[in-house]
This record gives sequence, C-alpha cells and structure tokens, in this order.
Amino acid sequence: GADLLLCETVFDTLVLKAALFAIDEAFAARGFRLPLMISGTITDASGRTLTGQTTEAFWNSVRHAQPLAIGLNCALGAQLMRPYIEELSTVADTYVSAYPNAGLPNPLSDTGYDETPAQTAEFLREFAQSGLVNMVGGCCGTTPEHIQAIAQLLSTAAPRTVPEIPTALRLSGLEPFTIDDDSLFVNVGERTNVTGSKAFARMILEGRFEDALSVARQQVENGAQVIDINMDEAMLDSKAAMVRFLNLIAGEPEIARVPIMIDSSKWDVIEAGLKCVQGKGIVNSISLKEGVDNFKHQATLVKRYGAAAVVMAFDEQGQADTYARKIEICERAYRILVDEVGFPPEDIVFDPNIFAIATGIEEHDNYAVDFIEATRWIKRNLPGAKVSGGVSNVSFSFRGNEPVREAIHTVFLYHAIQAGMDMGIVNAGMVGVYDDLEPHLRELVEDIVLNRQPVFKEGEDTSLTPTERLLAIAEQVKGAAKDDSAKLAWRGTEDAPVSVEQRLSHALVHGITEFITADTEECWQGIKAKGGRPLHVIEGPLMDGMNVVGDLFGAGKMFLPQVVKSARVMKQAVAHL
Ligand code: THG
Repeated sequence: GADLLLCETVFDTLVLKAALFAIDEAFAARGFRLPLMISGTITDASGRTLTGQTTEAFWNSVRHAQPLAIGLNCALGAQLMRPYIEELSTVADTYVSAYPNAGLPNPLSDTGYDETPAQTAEFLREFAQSGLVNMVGGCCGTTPEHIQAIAQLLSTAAPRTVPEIPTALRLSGLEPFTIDDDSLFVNVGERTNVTGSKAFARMILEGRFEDALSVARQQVENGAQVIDINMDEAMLDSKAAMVRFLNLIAGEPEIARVPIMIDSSKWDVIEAGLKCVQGKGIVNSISLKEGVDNFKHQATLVKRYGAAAVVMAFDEQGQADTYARKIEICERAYRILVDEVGFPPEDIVFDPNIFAIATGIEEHDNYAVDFIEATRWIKRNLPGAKVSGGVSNVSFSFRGNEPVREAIHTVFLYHAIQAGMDMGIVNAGMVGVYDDLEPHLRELVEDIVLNRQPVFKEGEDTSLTPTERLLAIAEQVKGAAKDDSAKLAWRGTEDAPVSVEQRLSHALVHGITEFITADTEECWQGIKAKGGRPLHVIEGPLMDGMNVVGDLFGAGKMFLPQVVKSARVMKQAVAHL
C-alpha cells in the first residue's frame, strides 16, 4: 500500500545501489513502478559521503534509478548542508529535497540540538528563495514545532525549476567524470590486466595485492582517467580476484577517485565486480555473441546496476573484421539497446574491434582503417554513443619493439581521434607526440595504419610491402631509442647549440625533469643579467613551453598522461625559481 519508496540517510552509495537494484527488480516483477525518492548524507565539512563520494559523483551513481527526487538529509544543519544542496540542484534533472538536522548536535541542550524552529525555518526559506529545493523537512533534532515553522514560512515559496541537463556519459568514482562532445580523448589505464601485463599477472597470482594496488595507483597518477581491470587468467579464481581487488581499491582514495572499467569475458566475473563499485563504472563488455536474448538480459542488468557498457562489434557469426560488419553489428546492437531495453544511448560505448596490423597477412592490412571508418560512421549515425578500443592490440605484431609500437599507437590514435574515437584502453607510457615522430618513421607507420600505397624514393626496393619497409627500419628505431647520444640531441652540441628557451620547451613537452633545474637556473641568470625577476622566467619561456603543450593537447597530438608529466616538469622549475 505504499505510495512512494524512500531510500534515506544514505552514507554508503554501494548499499544504496543494492537497494535500488532490488527495487527495480521488484518493480519489473510486478509490472508497475512507484515513485522513488533518494536522500543521501554528506557526513561532514569534507563535502563527501562517508564512503568518500562528492555530491555530483553520488548523483551520477544513482541517476539510473530515475528518482522523483534526490536530496540530502541528516548529519548537517541547513547552513552546512547548503553548498551540497546547491551542487545537487545544479546537476540533478529531477526534484531536489533537503531535510537537515536542527544544526549540529549539542549534548548540553535539551533536544540535543541548538536550532530553534524559527532559525531552521529561516535557513530553509533562503534555500527556497534561492531556487535550490522542491521539498523540505527536518531530520534529527527537529520537532513538530520546527516542521510547523518550516511549513508556515515556506507556504508561498516557489519550487525550484528542474534544469535541463545536457546528456553525456556521466561516470563516477569518488569524483564525477563526464564525457561529452567537448571532451578530449579519454585514456583508460590498461596495466591492471592479468592478460595484458606479465608483471601484474605475477602479482595477482602470487597474492601480492598491495603491489597490484600500486600499479593501479601509478595509472591514475600518470593520467589514467578510468582504469580497466581484468582478472581473466586460467590459473586464477577470476571472480574472487576481481572482488578482492575492487574492494581493496575502494579503500584507496587516490585510485577510487576515477571510474572503474570491469573487464572480463565472463559475465559472472563482471556481475561480481558490479556489486563492488559504488561509482558509475563501465562494463567491458557485452555483445550479441551469444544471441539477442542473452544480450538483452545482460544489458538490462547493467542498467539496473547503474553502469555504462562497452558493446563489442561481435555477433552470433563472430567478431566483425570489416567496416561493413562493424557498422552492421553496432547499428543492430544500438537499436536493440535503445528501442527494446531502454538503455540510455549516452551509456553505450561501442568497440568496433582494434586488431593487429602489419602482421604480414594481407587480410589484416585494412584493420586500422576499418576501425577508424567504423568509428566515423558510429559517431555520425548512432546518436549519443561513444567509441572506444584496445589501442595496444593494433601493434601486437611489433611486440618487444616498444619504440615502434609507440609510434604505431601515436599515429593510430591521431587518426582515430579525428574520426571521433572518444576513449581508449592504453598504456599511457607507450603513446608519443605525433608531431615529434621522426618524419621517415612517421611516414612508414602512416602507410601501415592508413593502408596506403607507399611513396618510394630513388633507389628503394619497390617490391617491399609497407610492413616490410617498417620491419626494415624497426631494429634501427629500437636502437636509436636506446642510444643516449641520440636521445640527448635536443640539448644541442657546442657546434650546434640549442637555446635555453628551446630546451625548456622540449623538457616541458616531453616531460623530462633531468635537466630542468639547471636549465631554469641558466634561463634565470640570463634574465637576471637584464634586470628581470624570477617571475619573468615563468611568464616567458616556461609559459611559452606550456602553451606548446596546450596546443598539442588541444589538437589531439598529445595526451593527458603526457600533460601530467609536463605539469611535473613545470612544478619543478617553479619550485627552483
Ligand atoms: N577492447 C576492449 N577491452 C579490451 C581490449 C579491447 N581489453 C583488453 C585489451 N583489449 C586491452 N588491453 C591491453 C593490455 C595490454 C596489452 C594489450 C591490450 C599489451 N600488453 C603487452 C604485450 O602483450 O605485449 C604486455 C607487456 C607486459 O607484459 O607488460 O600489449 O580491444 N573492450
């Protein structure tokens, strides 16, 4: 006989998500829905729930339940609660409620709280006047007199207007993470994957979970905006390992800050993982591989758990390896998800399959182009959907030759991002700066990535395929990367000096801290001799270098992990000054 369900005083979003799951299941079983209200609790002036989420991250975690109202109650009085109600009121495209305590607890007062009915009512009237709330009330320490005063004072107050919030992929860890049309490329850390990293696999197999956590931490510190976690290894109880690792991450704020991508080819591992993340994460992956019914079932559950989903271009016939198959499967999956499951289009992340190129097998030559063109098609034709892929796959044929792999990733990403690729699972340490690739290497890599007819120079062996031409220089590229004198060419020589401004710029763009203190000092001495001040080093040469970084970043020629390194170089230079 209830008219409405209220989940209130929520300080642990994971517990709330379990309740929301149960509620959705119960509604689905009965064939009707009741309005739902959610009221979270920001426990102290940190502005976070007890389990560490900010208000917006909390909202992103529960929005899938489409509540009639979202609000806050308990723990704080109206004054301290105000900034978080204001934040909710800005981000939530549904009604907002607030029922604070009568101030902070005071064990010496009769009611245990200090605020009088008139005071609480006055604070809440200001909430209403500022357009922050649709519904108000009182929690701990408020009395019937408080409620009466609130009702009287707010009887003529206008309710908040529910704002239009632009649709976007709104994820969260402890903090919100939004991906929309204005977002730059999002990198998903690939290193926490037992099949993708021998070192990580060893840690997990040996039960060294603390070490494994440090891999995740490094990913985030180095600019991973989401972390992909994969425990699919034959020698492992994958489900148990996934659960243990995710629960450990939940206790590490520097890691749990970012959304989680739960990567497994086994549905039960994914589902076990979904039960461990309080934020809004991404399931990696679901597909039509085992038929429509299975796909719809899994998509329904992903939605009920409140996650986004990577949808692979994979159907009953197998993995899509041509442009035509990729777009055919993605379109079919999109229609099923949006029209039949009611899956939000903005929560769909297509992966049109990145396969290895330059394998020597002709059928593989167009794989990168097929991915890039499928990406372009998806972004134009399937509104709201995002595109992702496993970037390191593309260079598998050059395993062991990191510099060539890095060049392939850099060129591949440069073109895929232009075609609309939103995010990718990457090894942040293995992406370079497009403009910096040695021109000949870049041309050869571009030939294989774009499957182009090579332009031969005089005297070159024109019978070579693009792959063979790249192979021919691969060892040399690897050698050059190891060669210290070549690596230090940017410092110049006595005969061909490089100005200190150029060196500073190079160090910033490449994230090299080794010489930054000495170069900053040298630059400062020059400026000092002309009567300048340390600030002029920052405003001049250092900012010039950071502007180069900014331009390359904006143009998709540099990625966040590299910018993070640039920022560290800058910080060190500034600290020296
Ligand atoms: N799509 C989706 N998910 C995916 C992939 C994809 N998840 C897994 C994978 N592909 C992406 N992740 C990786 C991780 C590592 C590597 C490749 C892809 C890799 N690892 C080195 C190697 O095998 O040479 C390992 C080196 C080491 O041991 O450190 O290349 O496509 N949705």
